[in-house]
Amino acid sequence: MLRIESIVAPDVSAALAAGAPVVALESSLITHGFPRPENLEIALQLEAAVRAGGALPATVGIVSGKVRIGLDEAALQILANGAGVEKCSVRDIGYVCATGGSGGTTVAATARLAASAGIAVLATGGIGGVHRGDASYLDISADLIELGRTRIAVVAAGAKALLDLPATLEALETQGVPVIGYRCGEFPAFYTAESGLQLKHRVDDLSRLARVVATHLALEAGGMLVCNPPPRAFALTRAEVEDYVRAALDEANKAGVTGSAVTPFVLQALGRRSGGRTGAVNRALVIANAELGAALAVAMGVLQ
Ligand code: PSU
Ligand code: MN
Repeated sequence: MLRIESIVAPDVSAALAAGAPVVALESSLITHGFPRPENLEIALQLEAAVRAGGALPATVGIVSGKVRIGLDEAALQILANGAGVEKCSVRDIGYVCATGGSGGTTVAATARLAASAGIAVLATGGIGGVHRGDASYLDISADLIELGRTRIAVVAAGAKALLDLPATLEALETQGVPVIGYRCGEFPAFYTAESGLQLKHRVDDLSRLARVVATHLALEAGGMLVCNPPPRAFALTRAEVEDYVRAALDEANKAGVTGSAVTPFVLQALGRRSGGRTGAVNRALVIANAELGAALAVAMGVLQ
């Protein structure tokens, strides 16, 4: 049998062997989320935020046909600035590896690869979910499916604002994925702290969060979503975001953009329409999520 060659960085494998806290970071936000050159700056800031929180960052990506768990600066450079770097969800990993390509891994692909290396916490901006539209055209992110079957806690500011958020929450429930509000009672809507959607479970205390996460993961029943609302100083209002999202989705529709290209296209359109304000929230929230991911991994390490 062929095996997918996965290279775990020496510091990451040493930390995992020692039971030290490790936080996985996805790389599709570097390759397809943020524009150059800020994408590389953010990738480095996310790693620094995890380290400052007392954990080891393990950014996951595919570089020249190899899965890498823990990227050095040269590898981050390739993902951030290389030509032909793909957006890789789970379906793409085998193809990109076998053909020697490079790719930024989505939440789904990162979760799958990080969990197989033994990492329990993953930080990102917002997960993918059920897209808006009628039932005749279903676009449901593989992030939801992967969360349903992979043993990892994903820290995110909810799901991307362009989605059908009520349907996304329902799909998470169907998949058996707990959605925990950390210091929030509503499902955050990425650019805004509120969505009008009440969460069933809320936790305000970090050590309690760690216990809830560790207990669910011990079930071996799949993953979970820890919601961290976007930092207040940057969050936009719901009405404003809704206007931008509608216009950006309309633009994507008219341009014939479908499938995995929708998110990158819409994020860019939102940035243009908001005068860069959506980008500023996005930056602030991914860093806040990396910080919470580190705090959670550290707190899980001291549970008795
Ligand atoms: N949210 C963002 N920026 C992103 C993504 C989400 O604000 O770049 C990425 C994540 O990597 C997520 C992916 O896993 O989009 C989901 O894409 P899709 O809907 O095509 O499955
Ligand atoms: Mn999709």
